[in-house]
Amino acid sequence: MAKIVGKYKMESSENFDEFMKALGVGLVMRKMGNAATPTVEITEEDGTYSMKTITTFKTTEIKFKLGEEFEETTADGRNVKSTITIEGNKMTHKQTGDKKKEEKDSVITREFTDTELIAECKVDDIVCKRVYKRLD
Ligand code: DKA
Repeated sequence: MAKIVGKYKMESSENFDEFMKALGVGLVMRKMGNAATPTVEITEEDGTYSMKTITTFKTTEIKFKLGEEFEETTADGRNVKSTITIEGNKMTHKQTGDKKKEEKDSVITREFTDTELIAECKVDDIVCKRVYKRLD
């Protein structure tokens, strides 16, 4: 398995506003999201992963076991059901939105290399790419 645990700092982001719009994120939250350059910290202990996303306006943390569904509150406040799997150097994070609130499903794939984390966030036909630099 590729090295996945570590600390990463976002260096570039494409199409994030369109991605957030498609998810129904409001203008004020989108402004904060667009201005943020998150640090992501991933740790693992006994098969339980933690992924912390730190920005100046909000820090979120998810804890999960691979392949096991868990409840996630996203940075913009949606409550989604998530499942995360890893194949080789790719992590796939499926988020199922609350259909009673007409929330959409989305998928974030994260590819890990020796130097980068490349996140691809998809909803409908919108694709957003965010590149993080490995700090450790
Ligand atoms: C990433 O890890 C992408 C995370 C997607 C968050 C979606 C909602 C954010 C709204 C502020 O870089």
